[in-house]
Amino acid sequence: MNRTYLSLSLVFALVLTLFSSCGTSTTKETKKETKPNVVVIYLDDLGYGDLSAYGATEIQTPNIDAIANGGVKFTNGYASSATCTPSRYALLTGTYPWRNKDARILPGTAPLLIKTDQFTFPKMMKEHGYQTAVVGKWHLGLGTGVVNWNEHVTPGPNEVGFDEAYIMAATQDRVPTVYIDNGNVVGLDPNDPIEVDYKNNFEGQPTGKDNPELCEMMWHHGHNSTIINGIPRIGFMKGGEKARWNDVDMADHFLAKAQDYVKNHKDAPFFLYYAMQQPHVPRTPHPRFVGKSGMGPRGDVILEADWVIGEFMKTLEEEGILENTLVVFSSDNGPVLNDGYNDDAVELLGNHKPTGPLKGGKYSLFEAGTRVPLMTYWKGTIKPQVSDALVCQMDLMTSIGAMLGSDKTYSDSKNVLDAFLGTSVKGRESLVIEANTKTAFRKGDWILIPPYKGKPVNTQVNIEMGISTDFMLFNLKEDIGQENNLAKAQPEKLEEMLAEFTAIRGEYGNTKKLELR
Ligand code: NG6
Ligand code: CA
Repeated sequence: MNRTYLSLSLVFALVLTLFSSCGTSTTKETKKETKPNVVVIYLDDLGYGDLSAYGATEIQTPNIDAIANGGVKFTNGYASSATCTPSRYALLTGTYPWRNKDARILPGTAPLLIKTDQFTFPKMMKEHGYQTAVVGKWHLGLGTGVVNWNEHVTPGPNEVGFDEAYIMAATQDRVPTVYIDNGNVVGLDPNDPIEVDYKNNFEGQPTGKDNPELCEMMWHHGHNSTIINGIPRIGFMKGGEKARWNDVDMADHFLAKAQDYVKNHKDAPFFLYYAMQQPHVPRTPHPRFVGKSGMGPRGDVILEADWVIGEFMKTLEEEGILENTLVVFSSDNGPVLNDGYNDDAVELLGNHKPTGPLKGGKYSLFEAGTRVPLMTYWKGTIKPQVSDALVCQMDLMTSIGAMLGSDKTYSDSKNVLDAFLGTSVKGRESLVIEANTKTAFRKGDWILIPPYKGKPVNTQVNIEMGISTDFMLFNLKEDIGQENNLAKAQPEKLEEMLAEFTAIRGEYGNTKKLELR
């Protein structure tokens, strides 16, 4: 009896060994594939409901849908913040933006927000042997305080982990309106130096405020300083006439840079952060897309972005690296219609719902501020599925590190690699979201929004901000539209959430003085 048992276990052990060595050799053979190229495609102000893959019926986004439907489409994917700079800060550092008091919407003259000695997502990729690049919108500050745009601009992306950087400094609506190639303004004529000022105008220069007759696009709020290409901007700029970008070509321009980058680096692992400008204001579709959505420029630039992404994905395929590239798609914050220009975004919206079923929008603590389209795509490796796992863009750093063999947890970034690869439905336990330094706490199906001072509705952009003098508690599974505040009905849940929130967040704005009621 004993002997039979012994020999049976020997056979079993042998089989196991065979299997595991078989497993080892497979791992070895596929070693190359565990270092896929990583591309993060990041849109600007694209809403949870802006894609047909996420339920939009009035607009069709077939190329982005192909990513969503061919990979993991997250229904609980979050940006860290309801505005751009903080979300980008979190994506690139793995750190909650509310830990850094300067992580707010930055002017084009702001100093570099990420410290040059701070560990970053691209630095981590470099440690794993990746070539790294950023193409597109930066908006994380440049230089150390006073930038001379006519000299090499540094520190910038090259100093925080990107081997290559072809960027715009801030946003499309902010000066300077020039491209910057590894710290140098593209097309700069030394005889026509660039000057930028966010406080004072340069003598004799027309502005949107004083010269509306020179504006081809009219400002609604803000955006009334220097007029460039007929579009009044935020901030004053003088000179650099030849270096100024052409707004309608911007999408094609960045696409060509991203495609060149892929072609030039396809033979070794690369990390590309491709930060597109759509559908942020000013919305300037190329003439090929004008009128195509029937929704005015906002819809047209979403169609443009979809086309760009299709072209980009084609390049990955043509270069033979589609099956060796992990593509992540997301948006830095939720949608807004009128963000400061009269561009018919409101008037021509029709039945389209940029927020989908969510409440709020850009700038808001309600869901539409931070819950955004998020998907991971890796042809041949990731199985198509919809995932309800709670994940945040900030988690990419630790998760991709884990994919590359690291066991480190970087700052607030969690390892949710299995969720990103679609091999698990488990995401992070909880998440603190941020909107203009105010924070809220998501855990499981619940979200707690503490009381804050401030206006409940931002009337300029017509968005409900998620601000109330009372605690708000919603069960998002049952009430995705956040209509039913359960704070009073569920005091125990409220208390539990508040305790966990406070443990992570510590002090959270003016709520620390308010008693739990
Ligand atoms: C706001 C701008 C808005 C947009 C935003 C930044 C005004 C009145 N509004 O200050 O148009 O530029 O900043 O957007 O100037 S973000 O997506 O980059 O965070
Ligand atoms: Ca944005």
